[in-house]
Amino acid sequence: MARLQAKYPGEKEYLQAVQEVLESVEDVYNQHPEFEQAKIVERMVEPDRIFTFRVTWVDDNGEVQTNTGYRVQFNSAIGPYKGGLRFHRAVTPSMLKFLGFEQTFKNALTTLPMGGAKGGSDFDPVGKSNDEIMRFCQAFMMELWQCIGPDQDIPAGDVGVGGREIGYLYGMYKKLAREYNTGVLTGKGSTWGGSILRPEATGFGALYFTQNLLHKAGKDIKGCRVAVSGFGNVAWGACIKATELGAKVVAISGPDGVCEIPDGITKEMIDYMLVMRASNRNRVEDMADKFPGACKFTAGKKAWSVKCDIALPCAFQNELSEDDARELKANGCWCCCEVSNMGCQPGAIHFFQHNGVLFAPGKAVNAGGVATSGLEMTQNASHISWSGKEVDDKLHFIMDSIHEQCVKYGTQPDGTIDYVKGANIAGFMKVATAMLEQGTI
Ligand code: 2IT
Repeated sequence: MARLQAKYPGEKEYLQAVQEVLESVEDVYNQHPEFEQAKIVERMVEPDRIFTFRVTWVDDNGEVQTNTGYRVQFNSAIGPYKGGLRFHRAVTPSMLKFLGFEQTFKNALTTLPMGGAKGGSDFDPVGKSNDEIMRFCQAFMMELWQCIGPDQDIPAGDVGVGGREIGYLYGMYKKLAREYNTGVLTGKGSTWGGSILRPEATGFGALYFTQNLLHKAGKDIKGCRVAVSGFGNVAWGACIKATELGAKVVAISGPDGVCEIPDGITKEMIDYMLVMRASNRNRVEDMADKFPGACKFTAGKKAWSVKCDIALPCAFQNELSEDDARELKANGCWCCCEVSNMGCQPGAIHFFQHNGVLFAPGKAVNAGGVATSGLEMTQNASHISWSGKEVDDKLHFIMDSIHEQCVKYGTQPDGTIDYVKGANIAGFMKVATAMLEQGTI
């Protein structure tokens, strides 16, 4: 860690993600001198390669705009590079390195053969028109296409990149590469190679995992009040499945504040989340404007200020601080399943784990998204499409398996389960073993 800090000063998110994994695997690592000898950790924390490129496009006023695009190909020990693209004004190499690093272990947990990657741009979709989004995606792909391929590196969506963006990206890829293999991107439209249930998969998988965790603890989700942060694709899928399982989603949030929904989110509200996402306004207050009786908006507050049993961070890294964790606990919350990547700050995780709040980390909880991307790749490669039930059954099976791996590697001497350790050690062992077997490369 000291060497990494000196080499990459200021890469806050990246160093935070590495620190968490290294702390978790320390004991196991020390029991394997062959890992040490092959310098597995030193190799594993460095991305295989990072592509950086300029993206120039023209906005609706005819003005030329320039952004920076990236693809971080982190690790290919267990399969081709796989991971999403994030379009957000705060994107930096540090952010994409942390995401690519996390993705490597997450993908290892899915049981599918996928390496880890992440990419994106500091392009800010907020306030952009549909035409601007299309022109940006096309300009971005003019560079990215040379870095990716259905057997090399398969991007998908992340924050700021959904089905619409994947459509524009694929259209340009096809034109440039003259290659009509839809397997180069996942999260595609359902009429052109997209998997049924991929849009829902991150949220659905997160709730399957949460159910497993609750059952293991002798609890049931039925009747629980759930606070969700965000209102994007992940939050949307989580709201659908939580409601279907008999829980009550009492809050969603945005950068502008929180919408409290005392009687629980309705189908109409869940559908409206899609409209809000497509508007690029990035405002959750729009929900309260649309459903004034049922939703109460409070500016500047987070979802964690609302009384709940279960907290589901579904928005952005470090969105839940130690103070938020204390407030949740004081208000009766007893479980937090992290759905966003590294959604909880280290102090929050520490507080949960030492104060009897069940906690599971994003790389286990949210892995259903990329797992279903893997299922989309399988369907594309075999030129078939599965029914919703087939995909859902497979997703459910994968989430059960991820939970089992966490239990296997995370059960402590006192019988409690440390899901952070469990997920990190399970992912690490798989990647480390593969690297070892493939020699010094
Ligand atoms: O963080 C994630 O796992 C994703 N954004 C999904 C990646 C993917 O390739 O489906």
